[in-house]
Parts: sequence; C-alpha cells; structure tokens
Amino acid sequence: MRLNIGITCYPTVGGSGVVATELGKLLAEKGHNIHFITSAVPFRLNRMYHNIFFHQVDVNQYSVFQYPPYDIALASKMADVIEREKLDILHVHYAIPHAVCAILGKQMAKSNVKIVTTLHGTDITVLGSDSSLTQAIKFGIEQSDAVTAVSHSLVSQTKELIAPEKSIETVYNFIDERVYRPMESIYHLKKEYGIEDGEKVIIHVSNFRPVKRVTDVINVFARIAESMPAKLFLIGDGPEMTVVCRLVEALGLEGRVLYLGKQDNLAELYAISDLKLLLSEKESFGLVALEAMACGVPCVGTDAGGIPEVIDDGKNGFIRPIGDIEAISEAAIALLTDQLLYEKVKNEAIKTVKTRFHSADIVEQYERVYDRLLKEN
Ligand code: GMT
Repeated sequence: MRLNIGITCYPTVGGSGVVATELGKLLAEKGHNIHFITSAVPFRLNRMYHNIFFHQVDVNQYSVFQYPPYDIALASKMADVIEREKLDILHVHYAIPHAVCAILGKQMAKSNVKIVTTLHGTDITVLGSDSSLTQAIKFGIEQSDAVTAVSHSLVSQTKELIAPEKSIETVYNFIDERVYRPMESIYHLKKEYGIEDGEKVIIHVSNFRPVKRVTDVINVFARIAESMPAKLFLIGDGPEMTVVCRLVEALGLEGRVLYLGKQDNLAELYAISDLKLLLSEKESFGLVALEAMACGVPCVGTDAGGIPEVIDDGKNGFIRPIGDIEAISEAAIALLTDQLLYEKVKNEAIKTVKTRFHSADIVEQYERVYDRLLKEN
C-alpha cells in the first residue's frame, strides 16, 4: 500500500538525521510519499525525488521570546502537514522534542495519524538522565503508537533509565549499499594525502565529543605507529579537538595525524583506509562502524552500548574494553600484521552488512511497523 509518511529528524548533524533521511529516500523509492518536516533540508537529501517533499519549520524570532519556540513551531507545522497531506504515519527520530511535538501536532490536527518514534541513543543515554527532561521523554515514548530503538542495548537502557510502560522493538540501522561499498584503493588520493607505499591508514570518524574518547584513539595510534609505518585520518570536528591536537603534539605525532575536518565522501576515504577505531564510552549503535565495514574496512571497537551488536569480536572485527589502550592496540596490530586474518575479518565485515543489516530488510521492518499500526485502526 502506498502511504503518506511524515518524517522529522535533526537534518544537519548526526547519525540520527542520516538514518532518517536514508530511510525516507528508500521508502520513496518503494513508492511511498515522503514529507520531511524539518528545520532545514536534510543534508543527505542530495538528489531529486518526485515523491519527496520538504516542509520547513520556521521559528518565530519575536523579541519577547527569551528562547525561540522551535518545539511549538514544529508541532504546528506537523499539524498543517498531517491535515493537508493526509499523513498516515508520522515517523519521528529522536525522542526530544520530536516525539512530544508529534503528539501535540496530532492533537492540533484532530487526526488519527499513527506516530512512530525511533530512539537513537543520546536522546536516552545522555538526556534521559537529565531530570528536567525525564518526564517529557517518558510521555513521548508512552504516547507514541510504536517505538523502535536502534539496538537491543538501547532498548535495555531505555527501560533502565526511563522505565516507560511501552514495548520497544529493535530495528537496526542500515547504510546505502550503493554508496558504501568496497572500492579499489584510489592511488592518486593516497599520493595526495602523502601516504607512502606500505604505510597503513587508520581512520576515526566522529563529532569529537568526550563520549567518543578520541584521546584513546591517539594513544592507540601512537602504539600502532611504533610498530609499523602508519598515518591516522581524523574526520569530523567538535569540542575535544583542542585536547586531541595537544596530545598529538605531546606524543610527537605531528605529520602522522591528518586532520581532515568534516567530510562528505567517506567511501573514498575508506577506500584508502586499513582500519577503523571506534573507542566510545557510549554508542547506541555505531553507524560509522557499519559504514566502514560496508567499504571493507575492519573495525576495532569498544564494548560500549550497541557496538558489540554490530562488531562480532574475532569474526568481523574486534571488541575490547572501554579505555583499555593496551588490549585495543594489541588487537589493532595483530589485525594489521596478519594478512590472512585481515582478509578473513574484512570479508566477514562486508558479509555482515549485506546480511544482518541489509537496507531492504530494515526498510521492510519499518514498513511492517507502519502496516501493523494502520491495521489496528
Ligand atoms: O554519535 C552521536 O553523538 C550522534 C548521535 C545522533 O543522535 O545522531 O548518534 C546516535 O545515533 C546514531 C544513529 O542511530 C547511532 O549510530 C550512534 O551510535 C548514536 N550515538 C550515540 O549513542 C553516542
């Protein structure tokens, strides 16, 4: 059945916006009409689709308001779009404030639109412990018609932190296999970045927030660089960058660590990378690990949150305890020095993305959630 589906997400930053946008694109390719209700055009919406529409949330900046009322403007816009476009489903990504706005928007529109909320991680693991938001998060979850979370770990954490009276099902994240796929190493790109023959490239991608423990990445890289010629690509930017730069200097790693800032064409960078490090202390899923694996770049990750649901230790990558620099370095060096092991893990990583996390299966799982709710009518 062709549905009219509204999608709200944070359009400009973060994995939750990426997943929401990719989901919208794939649902549109299956014939559904997709209405993004967001503050800006989602940055991954990089081509035209005749059945994807964008409804911009404009926030009134009237001087009496101490804070611009984004939440109210969003709820009001949702109500407009629910009514005008006869939405069947309103799928919001990130509990705060999107789930609460959806409930308000539905009431304003006096509609029977079904609300699906997808929890992405920081909306629970960071904001869930803020007592000023707990009641709102609980309300948003309980009043949604269906709630999904991106890993089993996030389902458990939500139960622990928020204790909502609502069942939450796991729907894993996915990537676009047409974009993230193994490619031949791009020789000219390696040359341009000054990568010598035989030099290994380690890559880290994040928003450089403290939870990502980027200083651990540097400390592990220092050990790798002691045992083989290697360079580290740091992709992204954020509050920890200054601390990271200082550590790189203190360890005498200047010239071996390349700060690439925010980058769009990650698949090309993965094509010239050998290993990814994801050493977070909180990570509900680790979409960046899945992206790397899809490109054939094995990962060493920590045992945080949902990372072990993506990386099977010793099979398609390695899992080591959070902050255990020695154990992480050992695993990374073993992988980079044993060609046979490397090929095995790399092939397994590619296979995992194509099987357990295939986009077609994940999109179908979301469609089944929508169908179930519409049949309950
Ligand atoms: O990693 C971040 O800090 C950004 C955050 C977001 O809200 O976009 O990412 C979360 O959602 C992603 C998509 O579901 C997950 O892959 C990330 O693991 C998750 N981040 C954390 O849990 C810290």
